[in-house]
Amino acid sequence: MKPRLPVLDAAGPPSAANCGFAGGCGDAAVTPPALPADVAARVASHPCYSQEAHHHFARMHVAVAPACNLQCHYCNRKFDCANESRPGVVSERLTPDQALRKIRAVAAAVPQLSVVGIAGPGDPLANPGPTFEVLERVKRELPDLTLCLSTNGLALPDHVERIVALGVGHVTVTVNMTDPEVGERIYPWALWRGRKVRGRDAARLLSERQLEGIAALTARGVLVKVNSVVIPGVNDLHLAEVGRRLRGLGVFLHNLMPLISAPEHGTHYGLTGQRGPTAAELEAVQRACQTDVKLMRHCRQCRSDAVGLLGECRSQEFTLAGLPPEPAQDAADVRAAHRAAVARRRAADEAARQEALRAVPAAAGALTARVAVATKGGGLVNQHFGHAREFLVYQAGREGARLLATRQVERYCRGGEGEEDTLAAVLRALSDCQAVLVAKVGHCPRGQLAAAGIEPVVEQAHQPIEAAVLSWFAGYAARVARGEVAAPRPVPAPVEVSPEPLPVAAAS
Ligand code: CLF
Ligand code: SF4
Repeated sequence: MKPRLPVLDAAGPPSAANCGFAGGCGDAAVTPPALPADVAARVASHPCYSQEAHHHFARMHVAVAPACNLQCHYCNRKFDCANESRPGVVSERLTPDQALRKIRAVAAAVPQLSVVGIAGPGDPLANPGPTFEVLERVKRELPDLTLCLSTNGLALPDHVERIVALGVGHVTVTVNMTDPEVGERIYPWALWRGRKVRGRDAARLLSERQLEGIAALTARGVLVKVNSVVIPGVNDLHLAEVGRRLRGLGVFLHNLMPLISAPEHGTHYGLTGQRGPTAAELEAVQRACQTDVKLMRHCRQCRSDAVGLLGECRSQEFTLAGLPPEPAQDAADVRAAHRAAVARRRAADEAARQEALRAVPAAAGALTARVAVATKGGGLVNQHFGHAREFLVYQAGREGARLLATRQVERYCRGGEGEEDTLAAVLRALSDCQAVLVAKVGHCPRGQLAAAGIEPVVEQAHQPIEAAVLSWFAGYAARVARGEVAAPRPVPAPVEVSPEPLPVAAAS
């Protein structure tokens, strides 16, 4: 009989700190069971599989897979694979030798590095030679790094044995539909055994191969994450059904990614005016899917040569031309020291979170608030408002603080030019939030935030994020109780705990 995996956040070693609500929930009555220790250990330092880990650990992609066996309507082959990447960016293509040089250089320079992934620029499994060569060499030369792979799934069943044999324990498959009628509006063709299959037949074939490959991987203990691109009017109403199918297959995590579509990307969708979802539409799809597989909410739709923490982009520091001529001295000991330091840090942050949660007054009742946070990593409120390129939006309540979304914005502080327009866009992006927690904020934006009903908060600067969110919420709840501020209009709360455990296969 297959071992069972509890449905909860993929968030690090079993402790109250990562019990499922974006790093902790705090209320014993709603605390879901901890992950099995072996699974927890496998996601503890993976920034995509663990929301909590993404504050502390970095991934890098090597763009060794240029070809693709599929056409998606949101993809332009001049750019990266848009299944796992933001359209409109081009990655530097690498040979396996170049990829290894780059990996050694990044591993020596970035102590947070924990994962090497292959995610494009085409489909990694349509380029099995370079893909598996790189994975094999990393496994041999840098064994402390976790191997990761992302694929459209068409060729997946053919490669399951090799993936498992190599010890690739994390695989992402992009599943946008299980209904070929929906699929034919996303995929015009697939390349199959040397011929082009078109329309509904292509979608049916793709779906069958994806589901077969996922089932084979989970049966072998691989942790499978599914990415689904949310395409309004095409698959948005169908994705809850997709989520139900994934649950039955033992999928670990479901990542609902907004379609990014613009005419300048040159994609079919971009050129025909197919838009992406609004933040509210994306949330609605997430709500429809939330009773199935645990949702990922911290994806940054990164490029296929991404380097760094998920919210930062350091790929320009590690271009081929800029790499050191000699292989860098490896720094496995420095990476190990970072992991140990993060473990200590997590324990301290969890203690702070628990204390902050105890301070939330019982009078808060069912009150919740949305709180935006500016961070540049380390799990702290440590970014200036004007320097932030993204905000993490948490929902706070008596049960704890949980991440709802990441909101990308343009940096407001640009030396004066265009700042008013940028600030207006930031205010729109945070319009559903009651507060924004920052390290610092200037006089002008402070006034405009307050005028927009968003409280700028600097008192929590350099505090651990969830403790900071809960500390602010405790004061806010007290003010609401005293009638000093009006309670926000309630928004539907995301429910992250599924009613039944999710089946998963034994670890390999
Ligand atoms: Fe890369 Fe993907 Fe592995 Fe992560 S990305 S192959 S699982 S190491 Fe992560 Fe980037 Fe989102 Fe992908 S943030 S696009 S989910
Ligand atoms: Fe583009 Fe990726 Fe789709 Fe291939 S699988 S067409 S590279 S988005």
